[in-house]
Amino acid sequence: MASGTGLILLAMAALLVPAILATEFIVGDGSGWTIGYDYQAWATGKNFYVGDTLVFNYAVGVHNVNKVNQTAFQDCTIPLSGALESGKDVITLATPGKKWYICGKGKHCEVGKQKLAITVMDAAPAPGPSSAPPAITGWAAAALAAVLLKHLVV
Ligand SMILES: [Cu+2]
Repeated sequence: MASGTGLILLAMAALLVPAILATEFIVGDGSGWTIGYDYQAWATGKNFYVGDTLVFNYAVGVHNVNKVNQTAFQDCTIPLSGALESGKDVITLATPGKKWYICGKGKHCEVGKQKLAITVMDAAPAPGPSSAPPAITGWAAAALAAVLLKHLVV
């Protein structure tokens, strides 16, 4: 019985975790936040929702992260203040819309193309032509939780 319950718990976790937790995106994956990486390609095909987070990993002092507007993104205009410099900057996507991030070191943005543009969508995906996998709905989660509870009690 114990192993059966364990299997159910595993299945529950696999089903529920993606529905409950926001997604954490490691910008550039294993390459991190650096020069000479195609961040547009990295962002393509990813769905960013309000509540998700971006993590920028880089060596402290070598790069930084600046949130900018579209014009500054295109022109690589570095803001005078407000740069994130921790080497592991976590940005929560708080509002929907387009977001732009650039590195403010040297010519990393202009020459190194160290710039990322994404579009953040509302937390609740609207029905449409999206190919995103279906989320576990509230009633389904409740039903699964009921099954879990029953097995824990037995
Ligand atoms: Cu840089």
